[in-house]
Amino acid sequence: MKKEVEEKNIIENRIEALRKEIKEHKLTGFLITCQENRRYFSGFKATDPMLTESSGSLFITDKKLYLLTDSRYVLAAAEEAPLFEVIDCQVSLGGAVAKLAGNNPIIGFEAENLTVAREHEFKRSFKRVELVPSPMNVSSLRISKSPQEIADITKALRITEKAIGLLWDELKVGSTESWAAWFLDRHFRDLGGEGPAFETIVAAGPRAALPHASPGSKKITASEMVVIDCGARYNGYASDITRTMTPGKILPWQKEIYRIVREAQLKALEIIGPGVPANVVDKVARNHIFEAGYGDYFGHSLGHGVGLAVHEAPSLNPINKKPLEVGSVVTIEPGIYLPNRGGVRLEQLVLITENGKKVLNSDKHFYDF
Ligand SMILES: [Mn+2]
Repeated sequence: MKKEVEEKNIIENRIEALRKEIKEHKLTGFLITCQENRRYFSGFKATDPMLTESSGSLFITDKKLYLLTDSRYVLAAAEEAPLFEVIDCQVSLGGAVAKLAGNNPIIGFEAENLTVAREHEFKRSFKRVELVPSPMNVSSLRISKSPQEIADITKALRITEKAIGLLWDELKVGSTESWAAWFLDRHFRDLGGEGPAFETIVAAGPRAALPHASPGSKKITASEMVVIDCGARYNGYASDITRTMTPGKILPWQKEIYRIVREAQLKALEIIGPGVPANVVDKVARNHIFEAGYGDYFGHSLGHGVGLAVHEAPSLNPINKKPLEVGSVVTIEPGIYLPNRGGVRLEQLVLITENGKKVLNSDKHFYDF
């Protein structure tokens, strides 16, 4: 089968699943404003790798498919989303949808992605309209990945691993955090990626105790560990890796927290699989860190789904009891952060399979203590 035909079929199947939900919830149509969902259900790309620009919305009814964008994207949208009727919508999205939706429509929308101002604009644009916030969880349709999606995530991961490998060899005492971040970002592009999927984190020494520090002008010293959290994007799909490295000599206290974090990760990787509740995986890693005496220093979730979004469902946290689904790609990223001293985080990407799991990472950038 030709690639375009395959892609068309994939999109058609996704729309079919969405239309089933539209029917079930008795909606006239569903409005998609989330960028990842827009791409998922239409194929329309038009955004930068960090997804900072919103350049269009979808309005899907049981008979029609509309893509509303502005003149900058009309041609690209028509090419990338051939199943959709592209509408050049200059000013008011509400006004444009009002023309398409008929009288007294019931319109579902993504509550997480529509501002209150937009909602008001919608209400003003219709004589009568019923707006239903998130009648169904559209994003959850993205949880289980297709083979093509898994291939794209894996390719993004390989690019990231290669860039990290180059940095592993190049990082020196005296290198700055921002140099290391730029080194990675540059290689993401050189190696065939679209760029970083999110702002690259490089945090050295005491700054590594801040789980999401932005890289700055700080120079890395010989006794500091550096937390590096980054991911290239490829064909729209994100990757996400964290490694902790040092250009110098690792001190005993650093070894200790590194070893505990790695053990926690391996324990979680051992039990993860289809049907295992997300919170159980989180608990295994969290308990290990707790029992080692560092329970107060691991505050964030153990992991999250990765796909078109860097962070998406399912979340691996202490409260999500949902069983993991086959085809999910999730991170396992325990950490220990000691205020004013330093921190360690290690992150692997895992695919949930019929029989268990497959760690997607292939790099060896771990210390073996
Ligand atoms: Mn992550």
